[in-house]
Amino acid sequence: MDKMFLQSGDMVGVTFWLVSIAMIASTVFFLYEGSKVDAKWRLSLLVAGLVTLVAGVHYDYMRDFWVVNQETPIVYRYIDWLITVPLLMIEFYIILRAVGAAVGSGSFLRLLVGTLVMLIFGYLGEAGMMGATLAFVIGMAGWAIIIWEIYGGQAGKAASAAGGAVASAFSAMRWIVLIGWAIYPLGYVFGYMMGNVDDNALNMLYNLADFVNKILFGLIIWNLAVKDSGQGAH
Ligand SMILES: *C/C=C(C)/C=C/C=C(C)/C=C/C1=C(C)CCCC1(C)C
Repeated sequence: MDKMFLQSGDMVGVTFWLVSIAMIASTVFFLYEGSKVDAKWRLSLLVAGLVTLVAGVHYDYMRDFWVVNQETPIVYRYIDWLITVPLLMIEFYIILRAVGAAVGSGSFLRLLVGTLVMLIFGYLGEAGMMGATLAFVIGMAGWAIIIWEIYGGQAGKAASAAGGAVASAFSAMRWIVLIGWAIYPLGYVFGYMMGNVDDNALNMLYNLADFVNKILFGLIIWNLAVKDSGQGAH
């Protein structure tokens, strides 16, 4: 019975709680702020709020799963990623569209396809439905498509051309995709394939990464929207 509740010594459980509450609070923040910025930025803030909302619901379940089982809630993580990662990707596109940058639907499609390939093969690998190494290699190719698109591809070029606050927000966001996202494939290799990271360390890292990759990512977009909405909007 006592295992159903968070124990004071369960530090990983504490990080699950912190992140789950932070996701809920961020959702309220993004949705509220979305009503104050210029109309062209509302969709970006709505999507940022949807990301933290979806993650917040999943974190509620993951937290309880952890508290009771002390194991990685891997199925919940993948379901969460399947919804939130495409939404995060779409943000790159929405931001460029908001400022009328020269970015077409091909860019949108490449971001989406890259995301789906990365996640679907990652899951097939971790669920044991496919060879772990092959699934990983294909998943990495999906991530590479995304990185290419936002650095060297059409989206990356459109962002540089847009300049100003858009270009600097875009650049901060792609650092997150390159560095912040690297935690997950590293977790796959060291935690799952080689099995030499324990569940405690792995989940603490994932929780921290989700905080950066979802909440900080949203805050960068919020900052851009506020700046671009001009003086007096705040
Ligand atoms: C909010 C959640 C985020 C940003 C999750 C991101 C997940 C990834 C970047 C996963 C990447 C993987 C690969 C690049 C290779 C295959 C294994 C994955 C799915 C862990």
